[in-house]
Amino acid sequence: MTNLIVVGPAGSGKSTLTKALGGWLEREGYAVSYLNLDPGAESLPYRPSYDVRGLVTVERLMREEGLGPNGALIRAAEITEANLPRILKKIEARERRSDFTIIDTPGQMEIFLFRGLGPKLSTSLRGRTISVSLIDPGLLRGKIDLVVLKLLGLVVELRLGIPSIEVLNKSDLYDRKTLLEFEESIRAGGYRAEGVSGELANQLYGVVEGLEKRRRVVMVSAKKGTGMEDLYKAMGEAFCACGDLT
Ligand SMILES: Nc1nc2c(ncn2[C@@H]2O[C@H](COP(=O)(O)OP(=O)(O)OP(=O)(O)O)[C@@H](O)[C@H]2O)c(=O)[nH]1
Ligand SMILES: [Mg+2]
Repeated sequence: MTNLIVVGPAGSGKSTLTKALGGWLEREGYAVSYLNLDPGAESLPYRPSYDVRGLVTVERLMREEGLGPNGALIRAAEITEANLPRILKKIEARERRSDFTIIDTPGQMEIFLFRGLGPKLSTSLRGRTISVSLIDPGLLRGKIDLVVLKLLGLVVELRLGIPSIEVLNKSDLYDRKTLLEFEESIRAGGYRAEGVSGELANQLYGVVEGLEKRRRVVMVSAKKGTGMEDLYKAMGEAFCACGDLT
């Protein structure tokens, strides 16, 4: 049994990918559970077998505790963390029948990663757990952004303490040439930035490169459902290419 924690910046496509990947796995014959941990979600494109909104919602906290949206999200994460043992019990009861559990996380990834909830969850789940770290190409306006997003991928891995796959989503928005350029610049080698922060960016990219030689970036379109087979393969590779994921 494998748990997949889908993490990424706001609007990067976490919920859409949860549905697309889950649908693909189901069509391959696997039993899939969906877990929503976003207390701020208005609607979801999949039917969760556990939904944190049954415990807490951002909207209710804002109304009842007079909090702003971010304060309510932090409070919601604290409430979720405090209830984690109970939530895990519920998940485990369902997981017994599942090959995969896909976990959709809150839009504000820093609340999930930098506070207790994310790390506690990733180390408490039974079975094998991996994170799927989304890159939104809309955030890549210059080469320095690439360094920032690659470092973010490392932060996900460091904070959650589990293997992580980097996924460039929304590939349908770009033509093949642009995608190949992304791939080229994401791959090791050839990165050079200029300007005031150029030297720092080059040094950091060198660090990222050195650490990431073993990894590749998977390109998908969660919206069109493309790239799911490649993502599945990358999951196997992240677990030391030991073949069958279940
Ligand atoms: N073109 C395109 N749009 C996408 C893709 N994946 C997601 N989107 C769109 O991006 C927007 C955000 O998608 P979500 O799946 O809600 O993203 P999210 O990361 O769950 O968002 P939050 O939970 O609010 O942070 C929606 O309008 C999606 O339709 C994709 O592969 N291609
Ligand atoms: Mg979402």
